[in-house]
Amino acid sequence: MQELRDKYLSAVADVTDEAALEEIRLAALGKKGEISLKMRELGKMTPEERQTTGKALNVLKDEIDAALRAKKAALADAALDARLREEWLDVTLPGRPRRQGTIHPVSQVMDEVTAIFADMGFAVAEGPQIEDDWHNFDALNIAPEHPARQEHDTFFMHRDEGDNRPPHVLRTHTSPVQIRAMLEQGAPIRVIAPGRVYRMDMDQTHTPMFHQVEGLAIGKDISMANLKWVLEEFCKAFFEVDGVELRFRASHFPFTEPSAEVDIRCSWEGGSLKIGEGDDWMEILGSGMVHPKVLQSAGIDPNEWQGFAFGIGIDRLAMLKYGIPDLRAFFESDLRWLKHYGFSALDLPTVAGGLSR
Ligand code: 2U9
Repeated sequence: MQELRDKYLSAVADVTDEAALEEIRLAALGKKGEISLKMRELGKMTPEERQTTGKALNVLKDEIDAALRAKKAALADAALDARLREEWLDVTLPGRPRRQGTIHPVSQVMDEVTAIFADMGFAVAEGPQIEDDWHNFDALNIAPEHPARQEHDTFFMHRDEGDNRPPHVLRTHTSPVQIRAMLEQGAPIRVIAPGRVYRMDMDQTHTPMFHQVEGLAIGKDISMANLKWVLEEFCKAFFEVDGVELRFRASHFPFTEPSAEVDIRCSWEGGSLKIGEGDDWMEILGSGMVHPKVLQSAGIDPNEWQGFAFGIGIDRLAMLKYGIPDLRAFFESDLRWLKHYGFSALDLPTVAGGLSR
């Protein structure tokens, strides 16, 4: 008995891992373990022998069991200590810097423009970027032979062979949004339609996708005088100057009559753009009185209602306000200038203070 005790207690004391400890447990206390076999032999003994040997075996069994449990706990503690020593964390290290996102200048300008027109009572209208040809062209008095409807100017969607309906298009302007707004709401109406538009064009000053904001105001006696005031107020607020001078040049668009391109007085002295002063003129938008045929298509009686519309290219506006030299800065993941300006645009000097060309 003493031999068994010494054998197992010293084995438990010497063991260094949990698997070996389990082997010792099986060898001593398992079904076929040495102590268990000895227990089975009790049946062959006399009652006196059985009582003394049985008692001694039970004491031994409890002692070995207690030693196994204590060792198991000690090994687990040691393993945890080792892990804690190895997998330590230096909580005094400085945190990793988080990159801060920035608002894209086009989005920024879109928000600025929307806020200015909202102050003048214009609601924002939205519509699909994939349009049918009626909303994009016919309703806007754009004739079937107009160059905009040719394959090389507009992105046409695919139609299955044998499907002879006119194909849908990627909208070439946001004007169809206003057609939809008039059809839904009728007159009077005052909306702007900001959003993406698509034309098959790509060079230094054109990209196949760009952004517009168009405006529309229809009432009983809305005139070009109202248009001029609205545009002047817009330019003063957008370019942050007290006074602006606008010049209306006669033009032609199928959807307005009369039509005018609008220039703003400016100066480019010393490579710096200043709005509202100087001897130069810069074209900033197109506009006109909505063509009676367009009102008719949109379900509004042109004998009762009239109004103005205008269209502004947002990307160019952003470039002018924030001194961005090349449109491709927006589209070729060239973030150098964004970094250069640390763009939050609201913190930047504006054209009023003068910017590099
Ligand atoms: C409706 C009726 C008329 C919107 C207009 C322009 C003139 C115009 C250009 C400015 C720069 C497009 O992005 S750009 O290249 N736009 O010159 N847009 S009048 O006329 C409308 C719109 C909607 C129902």
